[in-house]
Amino acid sequence: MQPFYVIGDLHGHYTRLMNLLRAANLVDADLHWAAGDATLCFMGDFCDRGPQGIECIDLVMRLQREAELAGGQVVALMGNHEPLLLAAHRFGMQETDGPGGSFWGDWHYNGGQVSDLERLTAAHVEWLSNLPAMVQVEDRLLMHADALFYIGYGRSIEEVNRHIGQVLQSSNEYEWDQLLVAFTERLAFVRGQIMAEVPMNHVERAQIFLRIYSGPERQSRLATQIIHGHTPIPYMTQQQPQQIIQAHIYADDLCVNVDGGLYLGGPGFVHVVEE
Ligand SMILES: [Mn+2]
Repeated sequence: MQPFYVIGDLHGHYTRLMNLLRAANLVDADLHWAAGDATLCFMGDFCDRGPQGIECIDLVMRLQREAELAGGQVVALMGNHEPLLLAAHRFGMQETDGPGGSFWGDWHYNGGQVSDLERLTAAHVEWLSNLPAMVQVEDRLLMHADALFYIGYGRSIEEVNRHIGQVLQSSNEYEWDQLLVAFTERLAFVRGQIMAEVPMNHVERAQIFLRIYSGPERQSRLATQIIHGHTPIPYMTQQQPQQIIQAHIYADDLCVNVDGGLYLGGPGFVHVVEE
C-alpha cells in the first residue's frame, strides 16, 4: 500500500496549514503541489473559529487541481462547518431551533467569520456543496465526525454522500437544520460513552460501523480503521493543545482522531498512514 497523508480540521488557520504542508514536503516553497502521485486527505472544517477560512479553502481547491495534473489526489471531506457556512449564506436570518436563533446566528455562534462569508464566491459554494461526507482510501474509512448519525443518511458510502449532497442542493431549510443538528454528535467510539439507543460498547460500535460501510459485500477491501476529526484531541486526552503533535489512536486501534485542535492553539500535524 502506498502511504497517504491526512490533515485534520483547519478552522481558518492558514499559516499553520502552510507550515504543515511545507514541513511535510507536500508543497514547494511557493505552495505548489510537490508530492507527485501521493494522496493527501483533508478532514473538513476548513473555516470558522480561525481568521482565514477562505484562504484555506482556496489553497485546498488549487492543490486538488495541481495534484490531479501530477497524478496524485487531494481528498477534501465535508465537515459540519461547511454546511454551517453554506446555510448562513443561503438562508441568512431564517429561523432555526439552534443556539443562534437563525442560520446566520447559528453559524456565527459556532465561530463563523463575517470576512469569510463576505468573500464566499459561487465557485466556493459549488465546491463546498459537493464535498463527500465519507470516503474509503486504501483500507481506511475517513469521515469528519466521530458520530453514528451518518447511518441515518445511508448504509453505503455512496448513499451517505448522495443523501447529504441532496440536502445541500435542496431549499428545504428543515432538512438543512436536521443535518446541522445531526453533526453536533461526537465521541461515538470513546470508552464509557453511553448511547441509550445503541446497546454496544465503543469498540463494537466502531467494528459495526466499519462493517456497514466496507467489506466484500461492498466490493471493497474491509476497512480496518476509522479516521476522523471533529473532536479536538485535547478533549479526549486532557493534554494541552500545544502538546498535540500526533494523531490519537484509540478504541483498540480501530479509531484515529486527527483533529489537533488548531483553533485551541495546537500546532497541528500531518498524519501518515503507512500500512
Ligand atoms: Mn467539526
